Amino acid sequence: MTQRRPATPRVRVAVAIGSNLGDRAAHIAWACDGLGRVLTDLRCSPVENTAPLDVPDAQPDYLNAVVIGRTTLAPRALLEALLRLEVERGRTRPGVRSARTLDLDLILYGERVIDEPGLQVPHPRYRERDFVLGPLARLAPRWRDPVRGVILAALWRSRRLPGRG
Ligand code: PH2
Ligand code: MG
Ligand code: MG
Repeated sequence: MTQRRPATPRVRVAVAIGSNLGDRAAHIAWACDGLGRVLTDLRCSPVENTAPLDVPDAQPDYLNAVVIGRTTLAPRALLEALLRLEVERGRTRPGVRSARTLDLDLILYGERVIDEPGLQVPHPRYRERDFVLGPLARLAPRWRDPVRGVILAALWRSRRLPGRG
């Protein structure tokens, strides 16, 4: 009888993509392609133009998108793979939240909560960023935020809307 090794479990992950320097559309398209080397079952949201949020200087608009997929990589190894893709696309870090060719942020890793130097999952600010939470909630409405304990569709519905105080 042939022995089968148990398959390494594939964890569902969400990655946010942003670009506001150079040929933004080309950077985003390249990133979706590059992420296909790291993740399986890749699904990508539509790309949207967004005004810069919480940045220290005048910056061009961003293009943003969100992808979900599955990986056998551990969280730290996945983070390193994302950082390598950023560097491959010419990312430099002249200052905190400076304009960038490509930003790849790990938003969710299954329903794991991780709080380590350089690696916080869920991403600590994704719930306030409509350009992340909106597309992600549409791609995976029933995924549960492990910190809030509610599904993404509910998080998206209950976000603070302008004029609601
Ligand atoms: N990323 C930031 C800071 N501000 N604003 C927009 N619109 N899109 C981003 O991706 C973004 C931002 C830090 O990573
Ligand atoms: Mg970011
Ligand atoms: Mg980043």
